[in-house]
Amino acid sequence: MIKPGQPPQCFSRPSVLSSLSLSNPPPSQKKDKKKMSSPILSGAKILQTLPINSNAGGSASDPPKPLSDPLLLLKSKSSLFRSSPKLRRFSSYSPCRSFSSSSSSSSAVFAVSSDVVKEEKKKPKLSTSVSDLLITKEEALELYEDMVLGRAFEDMCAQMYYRGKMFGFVHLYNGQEAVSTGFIKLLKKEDCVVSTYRDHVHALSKGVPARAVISELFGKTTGCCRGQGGSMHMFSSDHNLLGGFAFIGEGIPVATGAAFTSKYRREVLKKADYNSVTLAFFGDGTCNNGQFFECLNMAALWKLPIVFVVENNLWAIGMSHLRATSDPEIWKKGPAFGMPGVHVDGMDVLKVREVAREAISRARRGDGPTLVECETYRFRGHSLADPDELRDPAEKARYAARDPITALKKYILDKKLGTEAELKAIEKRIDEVVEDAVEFADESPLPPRSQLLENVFADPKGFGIGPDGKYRCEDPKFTEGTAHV
Ligand SMILES: Cc1ncc(C[n+]2csc(CCOP(=O)(O)OP(=O)(O)O)c2C)c(N)n1
Ligand SMILES: [Mg+2]
Repeated sequence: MIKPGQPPQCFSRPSVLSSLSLSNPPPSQKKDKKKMSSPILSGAKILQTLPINSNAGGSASDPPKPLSDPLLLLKSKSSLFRSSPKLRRFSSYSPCRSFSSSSSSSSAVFAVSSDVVKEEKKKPKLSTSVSDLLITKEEALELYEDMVLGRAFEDMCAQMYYRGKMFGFVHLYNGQEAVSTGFIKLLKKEDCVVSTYRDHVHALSKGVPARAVISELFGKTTGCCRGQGGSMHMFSSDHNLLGGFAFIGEGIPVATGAAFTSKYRREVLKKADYNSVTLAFFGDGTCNNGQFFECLNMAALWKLPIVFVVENNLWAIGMSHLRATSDPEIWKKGPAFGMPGVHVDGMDVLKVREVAREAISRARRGDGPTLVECETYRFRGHSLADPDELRDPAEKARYAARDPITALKKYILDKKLGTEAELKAIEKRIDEVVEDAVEFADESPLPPRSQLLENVFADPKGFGIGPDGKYRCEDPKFTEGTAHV
């Protein structure tokens, strides 16, 4: 029986990816099972059986409607449609705002191999010496800033969507920030990120400016894809963000290809200093898709420098992960292909970061891929068209109490890595960044009609050989849409 404040029972998990630093798969699952007592995902308790055919999310036949934002309605009905885009402080999705005692459940998670984390668990000390800390002050504040940016940005997106400033489906990332921040903030510029339709925050963490992301959402020429991509197709070659993908699983082969490129450059083209790593982000529902398995196979076979990051938020639109998957422990699929599989508390940015550090280093030193399952939760509906009526309010409240931003804030204050005033200053700065981005996007021009034919993959008049004897698509102006074909 789960008591309030007590974490739900978890399905079994590995003790750690003890073996992350090894090139072999982790210890046998049989052995792991004995140690697996810790909490997080519950079986039947969390994910209750839903009526067949339940589907709360958006689909092509269910176009988005300009609903009001349920989160904002909860907080402040009157200010919902204010004309100013002023940002409300980021929502912590609050049936339970505080980082309740259930947050201490994270100390029972044994999903990382780092000594620092083990050290952290041992000692209930009053004073904090530097060696106890998982991170430096600068790092802690950087993580906080990135997570606050992700939350504030998404909350602003919701406001703008309900005001009709953006179109189509928009999928927000609230609640999952620890995954994006925990992984992407460890990357170098040349490393690649491949995302899904829930991609705004991955783009921000990778350094794409908020102005460019929100302009893309508004369909403006100043967007990172000049307004031609929209919410689900963020892309920036400057930042090696290789796309959001609307078809689930579609990004995984692209990420595998990017990792292959890195290895090919180093080993075949002999560019010894070329060691970029690719992160592929995708959801639990996507792990039942064939491309996932094909790419795990290729990545393990060729020891590609890639990390497969599963953001297991327990739901695929309105389908519970436990109802849809024969073995819900996704991490186990790594060892089946000969790579480590790790399960980590995806609501704890420090734990995510430790796992990420190991997996990224492993990829960079040429030891091959890792599959990381981050157990997380989305605080909003599947998309902004989803009234989110299917998930059990008790389940939502349980995860709301483990808000990753509130948790990091508490850690920073407890460990004296920063003061309330410093954190407030960060929040204020982020509010300004987001408000500035909205104003910038609002004032930016819409693309001209002529841009409709630019940068589309196929030549609208057909491929073929032009009068100069060359393939038309080889015309340097072809991708600018100005080629005469
Ligand atoms: C190939 C394909 N099939 C079906 C869909 C419809 N669809 C959109 S989102 C989604 C669920 C994905 O769930 P998950 O991978 O867990 O990601 P989450 O939305 O939870 O982040 C599905 C089936 C799609 N986009 N692409
Ligand atoms: Mg999911």
